[in-house]
Amino acid sequence: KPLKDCTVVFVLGGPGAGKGTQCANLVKDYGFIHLSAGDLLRAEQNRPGSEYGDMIRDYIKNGLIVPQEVTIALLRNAMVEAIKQGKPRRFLIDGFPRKMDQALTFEQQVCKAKFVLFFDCPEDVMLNRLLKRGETSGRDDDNVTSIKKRFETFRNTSMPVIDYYALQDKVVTIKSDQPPQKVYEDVKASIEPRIK
Ligand code: UP5
Ligand code: MG
Repeated sequence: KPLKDCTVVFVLGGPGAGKGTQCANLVKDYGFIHLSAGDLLRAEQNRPGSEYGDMIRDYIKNGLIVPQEVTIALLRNAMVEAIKQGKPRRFLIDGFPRKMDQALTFEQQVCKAKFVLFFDCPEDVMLNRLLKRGETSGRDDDNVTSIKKRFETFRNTSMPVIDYYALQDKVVTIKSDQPPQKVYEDVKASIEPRIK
């Protein structure tokens, strides 16, 4: 059954658009709980005894979308856990949904999204950021081959999700090829009226 009285904001944008960076700012100022689908998948991948570890590693390296059952279960569990701990029921769901089936299932089974925060950034800028980060991140997908695959999946599979929400007037678009502080000012200005 859906979770009660939850506020969910989907945070979307291409690989390296700055989703994680801006979510960290929002957590500080607005007390959201930040759940990155990618972080949850990487944690599951490394959890001893996980039956999904090898599959997740393979999907992430190839920039493909892990089957929705796995990701939605991880998100739902994390939300339930936060609620159990008595935390405020306000969630930034980062990097999800990135395929239409995930969007429909999550909204039906877990919680409807209040709106979508979409970080719009040119691919050449994202590529440079990810290659730079790849020098130290240790992420299996921060190499040029994986990054190109991630871009392709984003264009073909994830952009339609943003288009779907745009048709419902639920998308707040922020240009994220600007300095992080400037991006955050734009974020605050556009979301304040929506989260009051
Ligand atoms: N940086 C950030 N903002 C900057 C700015 N304004 N100016 C200059 N530099 C800026 O930032 C990336 C880098 O850029 C950092 O070094 C940062 O300092 C710098 P970050 O905030 O991390 O960007 P983010 O958009 O979060 O990039 P990330 O790499 O996390 O995006 P992805 O969407 O590719 O990664 P995610 O972890 O969400 O997913 C990884 C994989 O998991 C997917 O490819 C997929 O295989 C799998 N996945 C699923 O299968 N299903 C899901 O539902 C979700 C993920
Ligand atoms: Mg991220």
